[in-house]
Amino acid sequence: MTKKIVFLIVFASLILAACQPAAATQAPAAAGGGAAKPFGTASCAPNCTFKDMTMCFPQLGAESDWRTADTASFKDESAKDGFKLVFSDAQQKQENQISAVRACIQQGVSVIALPPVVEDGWDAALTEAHNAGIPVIIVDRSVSADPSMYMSHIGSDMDLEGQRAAAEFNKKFPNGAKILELSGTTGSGAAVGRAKGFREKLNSNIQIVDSQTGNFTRAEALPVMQAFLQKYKAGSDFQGIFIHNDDMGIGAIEALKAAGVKPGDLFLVSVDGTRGGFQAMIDGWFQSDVECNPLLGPQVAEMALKIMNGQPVDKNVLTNETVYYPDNAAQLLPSRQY
Ligand code: GYE
Repeated sequence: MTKKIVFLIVFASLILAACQPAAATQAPAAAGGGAAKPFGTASCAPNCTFKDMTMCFPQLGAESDWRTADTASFKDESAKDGFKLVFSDAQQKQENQISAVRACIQQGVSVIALPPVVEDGWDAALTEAHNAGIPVIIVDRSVSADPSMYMSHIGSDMDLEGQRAAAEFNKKFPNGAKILELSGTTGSGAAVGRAKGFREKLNSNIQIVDSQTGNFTRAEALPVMQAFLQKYKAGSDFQGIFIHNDDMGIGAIEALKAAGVKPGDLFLVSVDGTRGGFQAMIDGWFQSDVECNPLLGPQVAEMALKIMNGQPVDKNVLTNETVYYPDNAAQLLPSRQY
């Protein structure tokens, strides 16, 4: 299909969507309104229980320990509450996720919990869900689509995570430094937000010499780090690395070890706070780990049930998070859930 045709289809769908009589947006209707039920209200409302729910969860992939924990959180919650979960793994490909969303629409699920692999390109799928009367909760990463096209977003404040990482570099290098960045999947809300927040907060005497993506995986981060080490001398050309997730950090450590770099020679700050990240702190490689919590299943399930029952929900629900340090990493590791 040519771009023009795709555009026309999207445009036509948007116009159709705008012409829907009740609840033209995926927003809860104002309280005290007339007979119109809020968008997404199920026929079992106001007495829907989890037994009435089929949740579509088109997971974006299995690229990291964070993702594995996130998937487990949804599966565990479905088993615990007794709702049906329609799970799929898009292997980090947006077209697979879009197909999975369409299959769920066909199936007539009660709700779609969508963790978008990238921010852009969701308008058509969101419009189709809307036209089918299916509420969408955006989970974890963000979308660039207009907020009226989905019910809510539940996830981390990626900007804040980037800012927190920058604060660590500012503290460590008051007189400036040169650093590298190993960034997450290009165009993903997580990578875009972390990069943005990081740059907003980083002191101007700290220079980001180079930034490359490792696609949030160990396997892809390893050669990227090797290439960095060919190009820049550790210690003199750069003194630190901001790494967008623990898995890439672990891949990078392999390359650093092979090049003879020792723990503590460089200042490494990562994101997630997985067990692997905690181990890297204990081993002296990471100097801090910015928390990003993957255990979103319970919150999303609770919100989905509210939507089915016609209750109002918040448009953006951010996870409360912190920063972890090596000093108590060994003590905390046994209690880490992911
Ligand atoms: O940091 C990373 C995963 O979207 C917040 O995706 C998530 C990120 C997480 O692959 O490990």
